[in-house]
Amino acid sequence: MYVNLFLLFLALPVTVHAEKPLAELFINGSPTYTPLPYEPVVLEFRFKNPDTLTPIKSFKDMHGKFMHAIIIKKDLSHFAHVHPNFDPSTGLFHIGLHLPTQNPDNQDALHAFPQAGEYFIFSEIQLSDKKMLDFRFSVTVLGEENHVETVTDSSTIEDGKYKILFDPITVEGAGGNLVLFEFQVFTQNEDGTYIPAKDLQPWMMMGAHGILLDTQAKEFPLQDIFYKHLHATDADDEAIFRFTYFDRGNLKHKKTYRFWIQFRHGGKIHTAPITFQYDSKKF
Ligand SMILES: [Cu+2]
Repeated sequence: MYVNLFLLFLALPVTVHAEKPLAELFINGSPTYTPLPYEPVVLEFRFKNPDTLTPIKSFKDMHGKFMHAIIIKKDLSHFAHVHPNFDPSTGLFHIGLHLPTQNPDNQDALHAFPQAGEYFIFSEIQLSDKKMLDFRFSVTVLGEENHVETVTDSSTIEDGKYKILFDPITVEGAGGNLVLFEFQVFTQNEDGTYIPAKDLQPWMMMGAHGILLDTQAKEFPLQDIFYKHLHATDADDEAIFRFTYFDRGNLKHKKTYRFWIQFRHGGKIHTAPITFQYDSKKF
């Protein structure tokens, strides 16, 4: 009996630490505020220890930021990637939306909620002793919604200034599939032809950033949505970025997904949304 009790006490703290923090989102100080499109607002995030309910004040830096927040309209027609500031004295992260900002990594904050409708916010943090965690929120933006029913694949962006070729490759493994997402970025010449982009620049220590989301995300409870933030190293001489993802059964054969690739060129961040059907047999 003595031994069993001892084991129980030994096991308890381990269970406690495995629990995910409680996450809260406030807009203009309220957990229920519903903004208007382009309304200047402040978003604040707080994470609490699930047992003591005290705010967590220590986070680990990921690619130079304490938080990456991805804001996606639920019809997948809008995407923003921003970096709230962390205040270690309170444990709060905050970011102003639709307000002038000098931060080159927060340019998407100028158009985070551009239309009425429902939005996802995926906020990513890393606790000092754990792997990266993401927390999901749902935000309603008031007004009459312009429904975008079909998700279109755009292989050119910014009025044809850039063209993106996309090729996913799957290699079957024992514990799952290794999926290689290849993107080639082209720039348009004056005569309208395209050449592989030159002078692509790293962004936040990586060649490119990518967000992968199930196109039917809004049909699922927030916690069950398939969402992944991937990174590519620098592009090769042909302007090809490669993202690898080891899939342990999350990606479903013949289901559609949307991949937003973000790369830096000419000192600006460019975002290209690509929709594709996953083929677990393609190699
Ligand atoms: Cu980020």
